[in-house]
Amino acid sequence: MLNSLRFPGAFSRICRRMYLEEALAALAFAMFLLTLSAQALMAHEFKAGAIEIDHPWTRATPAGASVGAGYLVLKNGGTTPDRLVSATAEVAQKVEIHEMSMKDGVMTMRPVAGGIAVPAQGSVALKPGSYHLMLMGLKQPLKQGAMVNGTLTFEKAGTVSVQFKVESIAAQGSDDGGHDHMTMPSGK
Ligand SMILES: [Cu+2]
Repeated sequence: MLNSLRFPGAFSRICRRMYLEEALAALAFAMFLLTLSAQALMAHEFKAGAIEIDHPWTRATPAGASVGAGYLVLKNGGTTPDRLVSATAEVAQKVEIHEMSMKDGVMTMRPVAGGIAVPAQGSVALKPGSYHLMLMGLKQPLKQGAMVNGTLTFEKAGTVSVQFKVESIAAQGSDDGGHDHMTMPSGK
């Protein structure tokens, strides 16, 4: 079946191409592993009863900024719904639970009455352009790379300590399709 002896040039070209494709595949796989481990290094999580809190983070703030925003993913592994009812952060005078939405082409945000429901066996993401924690009355600028201590209180799972990782001032979140280009008060 092989005419490789008669067409050594064609055969070696095919071999070379296969080798290149395999090398590319291996490279792609290596990059994939690298990305995975980078994400694993960056991610951190906390537990409160049946609730898993994935990667709480906030954005670095410019000097003089009075507010910041906190983001995280809540996963409920239990069979009963729960609810995030309040939060605190050491660096903020108070933390409100906010929802951002587009209204008449303008981004607006408002406190969420009663907190955020976390459905049984479900999850909810606090992310740019959507639900978020509003850190009000910042006592100091949030510096990239720092960890901010805080708490989350759930209706059923109770209160749990968490740490928000301060990411770059331009961070948009890993899985976010939304935008958070709101002008914050004195956030220039
Ligand atoms: Cu807000």
